[in-house]
Amino acid sequence: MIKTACGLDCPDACGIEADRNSFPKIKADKEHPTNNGALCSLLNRHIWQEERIRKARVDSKEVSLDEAMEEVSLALNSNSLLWRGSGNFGVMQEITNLLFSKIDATTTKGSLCDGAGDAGIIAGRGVNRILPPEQIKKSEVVVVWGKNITVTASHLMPYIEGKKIIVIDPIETPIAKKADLFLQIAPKSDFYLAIMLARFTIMGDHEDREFLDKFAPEYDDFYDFTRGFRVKAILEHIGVDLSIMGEFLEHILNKRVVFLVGNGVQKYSIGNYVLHAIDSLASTLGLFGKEGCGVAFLGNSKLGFNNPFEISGKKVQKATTNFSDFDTVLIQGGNPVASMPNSSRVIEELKKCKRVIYFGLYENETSEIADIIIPAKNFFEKDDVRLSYAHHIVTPMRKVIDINFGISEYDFVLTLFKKLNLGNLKSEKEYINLWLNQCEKVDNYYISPAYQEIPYSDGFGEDGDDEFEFIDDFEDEFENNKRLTRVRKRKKDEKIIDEYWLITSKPNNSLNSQFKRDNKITIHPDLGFNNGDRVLAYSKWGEHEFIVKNCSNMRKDSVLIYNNSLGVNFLTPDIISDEGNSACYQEVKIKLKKI
Ligand SMILES: Nc1nc2c(c(=O)[nH]1)N[C@H]1C(S)=C(S)[C@@H](COP(=O)(O)OP(=O)(O)OC[C@H]3O[C@@H](n4cnc5c(=O)[nH]c(N)nc54)[C@H](O)[C@@H]3O)O[C@H]1N2
Ligand SMILES: Nc1nc2c(c(=O)[nH]1)N[C@H]1C(S)=C(S)[C@@H](COP(=O)(O)OP(=O)(O)OC[C@H]3O[C@@H](n4cnc5c(=O)[nH]c(N)nc54)[C@H](O)[C@@H]3O)O[C@H]1N2
Ligand SMILES: [Mo]
Repeated sequence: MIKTACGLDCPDACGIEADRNSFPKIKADKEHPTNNGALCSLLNRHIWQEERIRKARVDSKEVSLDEAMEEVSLALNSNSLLWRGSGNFGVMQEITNLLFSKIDATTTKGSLCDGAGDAGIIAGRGVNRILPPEQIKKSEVVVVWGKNITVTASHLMPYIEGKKIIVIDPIETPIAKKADLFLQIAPKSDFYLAIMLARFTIMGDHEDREFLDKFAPEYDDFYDFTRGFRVKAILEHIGVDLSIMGEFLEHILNKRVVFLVGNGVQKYSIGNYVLHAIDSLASTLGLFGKEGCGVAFLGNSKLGFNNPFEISGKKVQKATTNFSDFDTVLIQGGNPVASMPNSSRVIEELKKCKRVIYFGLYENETSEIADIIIPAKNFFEKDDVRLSYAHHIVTPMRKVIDINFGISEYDFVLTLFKKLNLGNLKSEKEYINLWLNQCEKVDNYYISPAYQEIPYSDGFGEDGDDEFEFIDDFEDEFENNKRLTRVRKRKKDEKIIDEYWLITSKPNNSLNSQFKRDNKITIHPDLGFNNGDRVLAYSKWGEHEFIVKNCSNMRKDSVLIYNNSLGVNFLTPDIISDEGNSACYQEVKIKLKKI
């Protein structure tokens, strides 16, 4: 029996047991601390159904792996770019940094994922620590805030069982259906909701004075800040009434409360402000540094580690990369043509490069336009280490089988070090041990050096000796705040073309653009379309066709196109969040036309 871990980019990072003799039959590692005894359908089914790339290609011709690697070595120079996705979450993915550092080439900064929220957390707490799942288990109330937990982190479900559940989401998700209270708010209104809740908390003298005096003394200024927003207009904008706000506070006051915050709240230019406002509300309620309390967002999995693959050097934005600035682009473990915003721009940019190298497992929109294809090995076929952004367990990903095609990231870099005379590389084992040796070993597993049983119990900042910094400014350029104070009267006979918020959350049968894909758009039945209708969805950024699926879980001001859907990112904007260098997929309203 080999114990390993799942490498897919998901917070659970499940432990797996595999037997070489019966592989690919695998099962959940029941001893793994974050495992509840079952693997998801992605691991049980979808991953095995996907056709792998077995042969290397150069200019559409199949060649040997060595010939293709020779072409890669000829294509790389100091005007090359490494664009890495998150197809495999193992730490060894980053070893390609060492190659790009050696040839003095460019890498990326920022994120397609949680960068905006992370920046907002750092602004308040100084450091983004993971809330251990055991603290979630000790809570009495869980607020699931913009997180589709049954789909995107299903192994957290046992931790919230039996608790009072409040859900805040524009869509009536499966967890919302089970909730004690559900706030079906307008998209991009979470900032205002958090600010209003904080204001009502302080207005009713419910703030945690003892906590605030000790850890967050600037709360008077914060209260003034919350009073700068107009209650009536804001509540209308959020789409909830005053009594629901009261009910919300009644549920959580004087309880052990955890906010489980997902990516949904922060896919906007103001994503940093949203997390900072939610944290400011949590501070007002005194939810940090106490048993069974806290705010759990996507944490920093590498916190506390000395990362042997960290490099300085030239970096460009990951979410809005101008690929055409480079002769050669190496795309590793990602599918930017589908996953980056503004697909038309991405395709146009990549087509202008001399050489696009795709290093991955499966054919996809990006391999389709690449000049050199290098088949990768998956996480059962190489050694690696798995960290998580939702817990502190560090699990070795152990090679289960040998295959006769593809190349690991380590061997890819080693080959190019040799071909380009770049000097020596440590052995793969040494690199893996560099990670594991920084952890504490407990039974069969390792614990991240960043682990604290109750984060922030001494205070904030890297060393725990700082105060919490409340949010004290806010700008929303996209949707000028004036909209919150007056409603424009329509002119007589004015033709209205309705615009809808575009929600692009994660589906259960795929992991981002890996595995099952379709072209559905989910909308409220009152929008006037029939199931199966073909519609053109369009925005300022582009257009694409989708097939209608009506569903009354939707609000009437929003539509849902899952983020794995073919063509979704033709509609999304290539802009960067105010802080955190993050993509802002949902900072867009789209129109629909029946075709
Ligand atoms: N099965 C599966 N699991 C996955 C993934 C996958 O592709 N498939 N992807 C993994 C990755 S990379 C990530 S980053 C995580 C992300 O996982 P989550 O954090 O759950 O993120 P999303 O699914 O993007 O969105 C979560 C929820 O936010 C809601 N939402 C959208 N806009 C708003 C808003 O303005 N306000 C509020 N309050 N809610 C909003 C959506 O309706 C949705 O229910 O999931 C990981 N897990
Ligand atoms: N509209 C919209 N778009 C989004 C999002 C959204 O919410 N809305 N979410 C964003 C988020 S949160 C994320 S994280 C990104 C993800 O976007 P990407 O990082 O681009 O990830 P994927 O699209 O899943 O592509 C992963 C590819 O990695 C390859 N791969 C898998 N394992 C390995 C390996 O071990 N080695 C190598 N070399 N390759 C491997 C596979 O071939 C696979 O096709 O998408 C973002 N895109
Ligand atoms: Mo992500």
